[in-house]
Amino acid sequence: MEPHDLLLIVDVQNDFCPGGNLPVADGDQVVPVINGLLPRFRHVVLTQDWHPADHASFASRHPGKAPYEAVQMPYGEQTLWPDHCVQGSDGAAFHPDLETDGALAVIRKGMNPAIDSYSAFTENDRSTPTGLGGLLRALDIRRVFLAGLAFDFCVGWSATDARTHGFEAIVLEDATRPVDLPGTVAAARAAMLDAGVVVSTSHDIAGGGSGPTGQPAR
Ligand code: VGL
Ligand code: ZN
Repeated sequence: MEPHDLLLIVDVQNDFCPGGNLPVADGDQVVPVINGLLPRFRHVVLTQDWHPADHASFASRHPGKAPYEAVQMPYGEQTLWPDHCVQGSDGAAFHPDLETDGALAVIRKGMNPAIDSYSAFTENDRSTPTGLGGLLRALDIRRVFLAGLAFDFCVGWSATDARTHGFEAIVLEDATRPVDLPGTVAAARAAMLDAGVVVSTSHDIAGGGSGPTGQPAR
């Protein structure tokens, strides 16, 4: 229960699980792994992809475009997605088996109809903050452990942004699954390495002994 550690559980929502609108293969299998991590953390924050029904990341808003194609947005390239995680829908709800009661906050993201937000810290325009950085600084968090969906999008972008905000970042890869479009897993891994993110597993941090970065646990 290191006081400066936080578990960031990214987008464990029905639409990213098998049967959802933007399914990630075996996405639901992160749930028991994440539930098993919870006793180790005093500080837990959830993110929830939470789009208006007319969100600009939906291929349905782009005539002639199909899901998983890319378009240019004012802020740069944007992958288009099936309609997913629409505010208030069943698809936007957390997986029913995820234990959410102990989380201190839920950060909702992707609410601006014109801007996507993969990262839990900063929207895809790379300038609009979600507020998570300030919350974590106020709590004196130093290490952010990441789990959830998807490794190559929202988990990866959140991890590199955690570094930008001055936190250590440790992705627990067995507690994640990727969307896995062509090249996206390798690109996410490279970006994380470049940013100083540690890619580890839940087994490496079990028991709360020495930390995954080799530093003694605080
Ligand atoms: C995500 C694509 C679109 C994610 C969210 O949670 O990784 N991916 N919206
Ligand atoms: Zn989304």
